[in-house]
Amino acid sequence: VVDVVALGESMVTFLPSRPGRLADVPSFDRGIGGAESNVACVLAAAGHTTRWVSRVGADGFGDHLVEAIGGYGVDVSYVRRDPDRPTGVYFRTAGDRAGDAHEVAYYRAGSAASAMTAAGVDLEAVRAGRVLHLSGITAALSADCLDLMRELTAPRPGRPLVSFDVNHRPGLWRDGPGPGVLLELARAADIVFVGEDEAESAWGIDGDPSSLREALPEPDILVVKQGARGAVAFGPAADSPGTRGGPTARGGTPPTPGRAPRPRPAASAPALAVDVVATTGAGDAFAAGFLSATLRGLPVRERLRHGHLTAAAALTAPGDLAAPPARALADRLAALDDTAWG
Ligand code: KDG
Repeated sequence: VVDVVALGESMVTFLPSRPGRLADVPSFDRGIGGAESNVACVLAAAGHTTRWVSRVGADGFGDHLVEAIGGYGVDVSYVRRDPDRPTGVYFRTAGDRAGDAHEVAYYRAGSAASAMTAAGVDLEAVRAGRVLHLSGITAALSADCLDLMRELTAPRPGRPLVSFDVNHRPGLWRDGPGPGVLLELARAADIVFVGEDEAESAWGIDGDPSSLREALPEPDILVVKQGARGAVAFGPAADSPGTRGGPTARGGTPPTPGRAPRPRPAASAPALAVDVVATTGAGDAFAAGFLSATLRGLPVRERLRHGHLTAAAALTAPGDLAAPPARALADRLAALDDTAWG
């Protein structure tokens, strides 16, 4: 059994040779991007068996993606080639430091991946992992891709654990149903990653993680990312007495009549303070670190810490993808006591 199958669009990425507005950058270096394949590549580099399922053009950029992602050890044998549609590409600026304007220019409308359909992908291969990792980006690509996401998140016997990173990309939601559908998909998943900022931008839910958990009680694990501050995770009913079991289930104070108890996180972990080179791909690295630790059965707090350690590696590298820290080292750091983690 494959540990993790990831499905989604990948693109050739053009990384600017220097900071500045897109209009001023004279040259770009080729890289690879794609939120879901980034997760697969980082997990493969961390020693997991992974598969990436997608569709790319029958063109040189498609060749490059398949070769580069395959080069990480990811199984790419279920990536279909489309003779009629191109591989998507995108350009971005280097101004990723907090406060800098960040421009992204996608050339992906009508791409091969946007033509993915539930009938056109090998669903058995997609469902063959212990975890199926998806993201909200796919839902924005086309009506067919949204249907595919609904099919993959629908309850069914033997479904793999569905991991869903909300990944709200405002530039992709100019037409279509809007990012509200991401809430429906998140509700159907088992593990959800969402940033406080994107909960606000996609759903208008602002506030603290507990409010977000109140709005999204269904997933077994809800990870709320708070940017440079850190992340908190809400666990299933047993880990989160405030959510379903109620404090009395553990002998705590009974709730005030008429007021539902607030959901309490199962764990929280501050992020590492690093010198950020580029934020792109950090969320994917975080998800990969968290999923790797989940697959290994580590406690929720350590899963968050593995997320931060892997994200720190991505934040300090210029491309969308960076090698994760070595497992033995990451395990030692994740197991340190609270004083070491601030
Ligand atoms: O999470 C990083 C991705 O945003 C990047 O690699 C490109 O997949 C991408 C997208 O759709 O923005």
